[in-house]
Amino acid sequence: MALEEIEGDPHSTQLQPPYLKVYTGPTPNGFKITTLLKLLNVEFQRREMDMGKGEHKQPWYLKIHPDGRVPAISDVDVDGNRTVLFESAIILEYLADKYDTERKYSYDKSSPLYWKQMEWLVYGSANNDPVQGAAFFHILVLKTDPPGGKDAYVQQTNRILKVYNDRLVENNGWFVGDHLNIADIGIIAFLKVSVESLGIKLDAFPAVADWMKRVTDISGVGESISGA
Ligand SMILES: N[C@@H](CCC(=O)N[C@@H](CS)C(=O)NCC(=O)O)C(=O)O
Repeated sequence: MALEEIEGDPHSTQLQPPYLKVYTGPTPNGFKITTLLKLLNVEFQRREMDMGKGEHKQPWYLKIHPDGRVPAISDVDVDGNRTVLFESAIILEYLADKYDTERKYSYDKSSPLYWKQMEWLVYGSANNDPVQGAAFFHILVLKTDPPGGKDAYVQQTNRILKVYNDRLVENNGWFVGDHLNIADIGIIAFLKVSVESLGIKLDAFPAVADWMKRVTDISGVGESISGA
């Protein structure tokens, strides 16, 4: 059975289930998803949204993501049943649950670390990412100061970096457990950008600096988390 992908998408194609499609763009939230899929060697179709032309605000895409943002996924099983999801944190958890069968980069519900993994993943997504997203967009894309001024963003970032640094010291250099997992992948995408856009120095946060180097040195992570 071949399925016509989402109705109205001008680049829709007939695809043979099962398949996984990732709607994304050149942004850290999208890089989180593609990084995990590459680490897991999961085949996926990349639907690059032309955000400059507002493709992510078109009616057909709003049926996938009602707020017109990236990333989102459409995961179709062998029988043609489709799961459509948006929000990078929940997409990471869904993909880990379905495709990380050996639990190399995630903890499952039978582990006491499962909820800690979700806690740090969501903390980054809810607290750090909106600050860095605004800073990134204004400073690096529009080349202007963010609303309220850059200092407010630096202050908030330093507050979050202290939380991160304390956690990494407390947990021997990892947010959760003792190796790379979806919490790290979720957190690092925007943190890397903030260091660039806000000119944050990590000298006062040595555990974060050390973690960032260790994670980006892992084969396939450094390049992918920056969009390569
Ligand atoms: N909390 C969402 C944030 C998604 C988001 O803000 N995506 C940005 C790119 S990083 C976007 O699509 N911005 C375009 C817009 O808001 O018009 C997630 O984690 O997926």
